[in-house]
Amino acid sequence: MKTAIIGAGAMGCLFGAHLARAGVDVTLIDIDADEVATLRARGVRLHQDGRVSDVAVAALTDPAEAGPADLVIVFVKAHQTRSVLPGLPPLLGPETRVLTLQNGLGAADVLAEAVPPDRLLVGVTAQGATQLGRGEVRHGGRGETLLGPYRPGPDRFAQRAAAMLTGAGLPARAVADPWPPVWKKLAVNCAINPVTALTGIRNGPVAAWDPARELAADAAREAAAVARAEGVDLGDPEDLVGFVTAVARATAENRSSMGQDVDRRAPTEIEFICGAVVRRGEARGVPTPVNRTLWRLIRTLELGYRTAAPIPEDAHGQVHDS
Ligand code: KPL
Repeated sequence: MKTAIIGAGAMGCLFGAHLARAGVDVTLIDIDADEVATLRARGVRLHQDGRVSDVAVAALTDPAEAGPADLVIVFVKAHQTRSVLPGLPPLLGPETRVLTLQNGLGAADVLAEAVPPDRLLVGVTAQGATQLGRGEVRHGGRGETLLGPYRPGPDRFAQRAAAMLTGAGLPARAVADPWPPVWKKLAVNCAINPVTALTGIRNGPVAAWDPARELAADAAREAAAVARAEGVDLGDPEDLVGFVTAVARATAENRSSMGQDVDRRAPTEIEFICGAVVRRGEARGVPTPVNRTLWRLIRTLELGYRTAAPIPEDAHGQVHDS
């Protein structure tokens, strides 16, 4: 299955290295020319199980040079999704499927503007990776990848894609309806990510420290209520809270992806995480005060580090987004 991966960040490199090592015809595509040059010269430097190996991969900046693929996996940050749309047409043949494994909720809807919905796959992955440098990643937590069609129903291509990932050492399963797992992951991300990003802690204390655990639990309960209002049943909210705590414990040493973004003073995925919960909640009349507060705090943090000039004394906190 000829595969193109858009976005050679931590997850793109992790998946690209596994697929290449398994003999899949895979190309990593990234707009960062230095990243691509490093990948072409050395491959992905993968830290895994206490070993470091360099895995040769094809890498390009220009999607047109890759030509049509059978499967395109989108791994850019959720807020960068719109920027990949112009590069998609040369990758799309008549049967090509596009799979988003991005965090949050909303990236698939952006892709659906350029990809026919019946050729769009949506999924979540519990694989973890940390970017250590250009083209260099550490494989963190392992876990299953679930994928299914944007418009729920049985999908044989999703089964083939899941088999390919599993064969490459990335256990995956096709599901008829990907939206419950997407909401479940969203609940985890809206609970753990902003709490860790705002406080500088790793994931572990979200499970271990009462105030962090209670804040995360409240955010997850709100996500469950919004999901239910949208017709997605995530089961007993207290079981979901237990799941969030278990994920924080299982990834105790990780700094969440949003925490890593904030540490690098890079834009975060907050609009697609707490922002998505707030907007969907508003549309369904479900109050989401905790997500709204976390959303506002992260946006304030981003504005703070994106605003290079010192704040004038008479600004009264009115810093405008640029
Ligand atoms: O998905 C994650 C993220 O950081 O984005 C978790 C599960 C919280 C692991 O860090």
